Amino acid sequence: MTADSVQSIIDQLHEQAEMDLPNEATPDVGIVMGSDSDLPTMAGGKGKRPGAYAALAEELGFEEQTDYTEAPESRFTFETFVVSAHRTPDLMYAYAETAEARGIDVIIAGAGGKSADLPNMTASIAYPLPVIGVPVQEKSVDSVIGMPQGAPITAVDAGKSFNAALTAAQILSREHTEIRERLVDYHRGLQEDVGEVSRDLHEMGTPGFKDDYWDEE
Ligand code: RP5
Repeated sequence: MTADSVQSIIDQLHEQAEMDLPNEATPDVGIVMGSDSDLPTMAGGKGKRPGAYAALAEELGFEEQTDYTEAPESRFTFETFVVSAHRTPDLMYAYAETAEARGIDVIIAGAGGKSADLPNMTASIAYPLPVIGVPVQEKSVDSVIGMPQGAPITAVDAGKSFNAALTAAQILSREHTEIRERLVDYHRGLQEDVGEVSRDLHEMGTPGFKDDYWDEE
């Protein structure tokens, strides 16, 4: 038995898969997570480090697509759903099964707990679409990365959904030079930060650096 709210999403996914919209009008990245309690890890905020949302929306210029039939202005987009492997397996199946036809090029799937099955099952069903798994907790790592030979998943360390988004962008960048440029710019920014902090530490000396950079000891 499938709850109405879940069935309506399943039906919508299948309808969208039939629409055959051009690739530039559909989300490029699909983000799914086992629960909305995973959102701070998957998106950032609520005391968590920046997540996949921050990487895509703030660093790489992607926009979140909230209406499948109305693409945002940005050429590169992502969508976000809660899909529980154990509570809504039919939704998990429908999302993974329709992803390619809906124009998704790469999926980021995050789940927590000891049986974090959403990433690996999504990878199996969506194959050959690449899936990047995010273990939401340390105890989820084994169940996310432990796929048998012939059933691939790419995965990041616990909680590192930011890196999952960078990896998704790397995959897309093989086809889109614009994303490649954005990735290179992002990395250049990281390098600049190291260079600046290194020069300041060297020139200010350790006590001066601590005075300037550290709020309080
Ligand atoms: C939470 O429940 C985890 O963070 C997980 O992502 C979520 C969904 O688990 P299932 O409903 O698939 O068991 O513990």
